[in-house]
Amino acid sequence: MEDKWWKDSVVYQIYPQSFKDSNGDGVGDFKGIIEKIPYLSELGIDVIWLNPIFESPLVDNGYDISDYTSILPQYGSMDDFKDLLDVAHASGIRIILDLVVNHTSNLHEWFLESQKSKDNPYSDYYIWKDPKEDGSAPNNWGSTFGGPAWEYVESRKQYYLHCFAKEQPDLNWENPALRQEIYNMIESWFEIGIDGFRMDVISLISKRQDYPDAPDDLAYTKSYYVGASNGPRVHEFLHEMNEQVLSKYNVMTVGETPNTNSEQALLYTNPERNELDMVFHFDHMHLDYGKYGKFSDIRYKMSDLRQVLSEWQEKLAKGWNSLYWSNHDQPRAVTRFGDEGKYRLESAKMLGTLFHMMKGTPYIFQGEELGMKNVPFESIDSYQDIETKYFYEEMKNQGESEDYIKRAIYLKSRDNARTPMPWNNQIGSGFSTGKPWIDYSPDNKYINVQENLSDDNSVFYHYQNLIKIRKNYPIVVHGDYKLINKDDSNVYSYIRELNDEILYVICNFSGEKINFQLEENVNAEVADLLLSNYQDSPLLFSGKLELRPYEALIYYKK
Ligand code: TEU
Repeated sequence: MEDKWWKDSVVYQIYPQSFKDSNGDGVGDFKGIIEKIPYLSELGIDVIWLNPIFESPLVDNGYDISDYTSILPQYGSMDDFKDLLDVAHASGIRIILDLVVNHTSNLHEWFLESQKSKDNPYSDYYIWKDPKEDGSAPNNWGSTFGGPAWEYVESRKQYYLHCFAKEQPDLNWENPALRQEIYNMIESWFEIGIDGFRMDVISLISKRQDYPDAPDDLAYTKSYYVGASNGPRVHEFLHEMNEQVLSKYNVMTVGETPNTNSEQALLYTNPERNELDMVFHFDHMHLDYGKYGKFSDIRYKMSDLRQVLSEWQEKLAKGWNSLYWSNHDQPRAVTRFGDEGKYRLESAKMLGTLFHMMKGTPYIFQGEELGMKNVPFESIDSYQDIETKYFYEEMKNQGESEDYIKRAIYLKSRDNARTPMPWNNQIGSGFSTGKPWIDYSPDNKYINVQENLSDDNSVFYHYQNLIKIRKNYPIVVHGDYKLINKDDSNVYSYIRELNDEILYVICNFSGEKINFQLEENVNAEVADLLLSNYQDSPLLFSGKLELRPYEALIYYKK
């Protein structure tokens, strides 16, 4: 049975350009990450996921790759990357990279050739379609970052598909030659010694070949889902990738699978199907969507969150879950799901407790372990993200008030997650001696690594303790999940069971004091306190608790 090391692992996501700059150019780099490996070792993580590090014109911050085999110079050289890999491995930390193979940059050599004619070796590496009789696009799909998902090229008198920016043409996975190029590239990175991949929008690689129009009432920006998500050959392609390359290495794969429900996720992650090890779903990321999708001021409901997370825990028992609150595409967890104000510390720790005691592989996004909140940029000019800029214009065009637009962007912009990592409260936050590629958060003066490490009750040490519990109590990795008190409107509580062991996880999602009583059908064994986000919680639990605002408790009984 091959070693499923990723089932015991905790992953830390590094957004390279914002993590640590070693040469003063204002952009994070590999040497900066090497400098911070001891910090990551102290946190206790096992795997680093690096967002894309390959050559790119950076239209979408590296998710538009122009050469899969070369490193983006701002991060350093291939030798610098290999040094990082060696240092990480020497510290017991594995590294997975970000595989973006649904699309490339329009400056990739394949696309530069493909757009020239219909009869060259690269012509069919991308998705080209003739215009309709009236010259319009082949169908009504909209792209994620606004506008149609088709761009016309005079040299071919055809349109090409781009589900994201027009600088990100979709690859044609129907073409076996293209697929082989991808598999060869994957193998070359495994030969360098990386430990796996996060696979960008991998649920989109197979398109319905009839390219059907989307219903007019679908959200225009992602109407391509009707013909491009969980397509007819997606599992065939991933099984082929597994057979041809993944299965030959002791690696980890996590697919980012937009528009995928828990039933479909099992098809990607059921180990008997030999496709992927786990997937990122979006069901808890859509609980606060509104008229402009993510850019809304709607607040999620804990009851909806509990229903979604429990469904995934129960349905993916045969597969494997990935557990995350945030990443480079999402706002900061404590703002979106906790209380960024009075109870920032308590709620940040509570959120960490809820996910880290669940079944699956937890992912910590850089700065989450510090209790970082959304960034209070004053001006729209501070935002760099292509998605934020599109929705700013779209909401203005739709006549939304400046207040609503500013609030929606504050709550949901991807740049909330992309401000430089705050290492200390000095000018430059210990991130760079140069002008950073994106403004610092003004909050860095009081939310930073230095203050976390100097406070025994910081979010950092709470996350460190959660990771220690995962390492020392097999029930966290292997125990069965069972939702309890499922009708409680404020408290999300569940148990994990393994043989005669039981773990109680009790999280108050409200800013109020709540009396909690274990429901009858759960055996109220006297259990010992393993961890709390308050300093004076009861050491024993026998079914009743008076919970303080955002109090999160872990009790264990063997
Ligand atoms: O994101 C996939 C995706 O679905 C995004 O549209 C996501 O839903 C959105 O950003 C949420 O606001 C992946 C990458 O994570 C993202 O950074 C890239 O921009 C995108 O693919 C294209 O590669």
